[in-house]
Amino acid sequence: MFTHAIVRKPSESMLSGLTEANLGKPNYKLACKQHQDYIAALHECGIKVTELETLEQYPDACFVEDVALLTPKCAILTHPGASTRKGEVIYIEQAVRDFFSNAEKIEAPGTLEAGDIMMVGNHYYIGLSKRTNAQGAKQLINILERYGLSGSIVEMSGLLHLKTGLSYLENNNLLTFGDMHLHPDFRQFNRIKVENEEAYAANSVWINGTVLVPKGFPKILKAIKNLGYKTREVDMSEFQKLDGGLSCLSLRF
Ligand code: CIR
Repeated sequence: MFTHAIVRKPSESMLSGLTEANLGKPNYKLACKQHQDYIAALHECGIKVTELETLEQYPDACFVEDVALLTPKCAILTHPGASTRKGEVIYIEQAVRDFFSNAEKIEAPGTLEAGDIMMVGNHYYIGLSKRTNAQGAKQLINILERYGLSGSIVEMSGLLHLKTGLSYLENNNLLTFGDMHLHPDFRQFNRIKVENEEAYAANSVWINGTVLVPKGFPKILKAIKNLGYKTREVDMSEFQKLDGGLSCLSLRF
């Protein structure tokens, strides 16, 4: 169960956020409206939400998930692989320290963005991507093991982050997109395949029994409902333009 989430309001500078999506520039006003609805969805799942102020100097700062990993035992501040995002960490640190007395750090030359981390119980899968390197992943595994948790490295390609292609919905259910569907590391799960035209919805989020699903992906929505979950759609169009998925907009703990 999660009780809290940390989010950060999008800044006007999000128009120059990192992207490979080719979907055009986000509309800032609409992004703010969608962000408010995202917060409403978190509230509906019984979560207390801390909303941090905008950071104009960091266009991607609303994607708070990447700069910290919050576990039941400790917080870990990451070291983003994207150079324009490294400076976000000190700002999230302030917020995280309000809730966690022990905050560990990933250090250079290690890089790690927590969009590459998927939690399954006490185990954390860590995808190697352009943003997360083996050094960063190994540092994280060492930290996790000190706290009685575990981690393992996932080889992958063609995804921005691990959770761009995977979402764990608890109860052994895993949404899988593309190569992830047959990936040897995930064979033990009940895998639900996300079709190519619905790829963006592979990043959905389980929160306390409800699954938040991006709006506009009817096939996967139906498949998730058929598994017995309550679902809540959230319109993410403006964040999709910046390659940001549902999970990226919050730190849940
Ligand atoms: C970036 O490229 O860093 C942002 N525009 C999007 C980050 C998405 N985060 C995530 O998938 N966890």
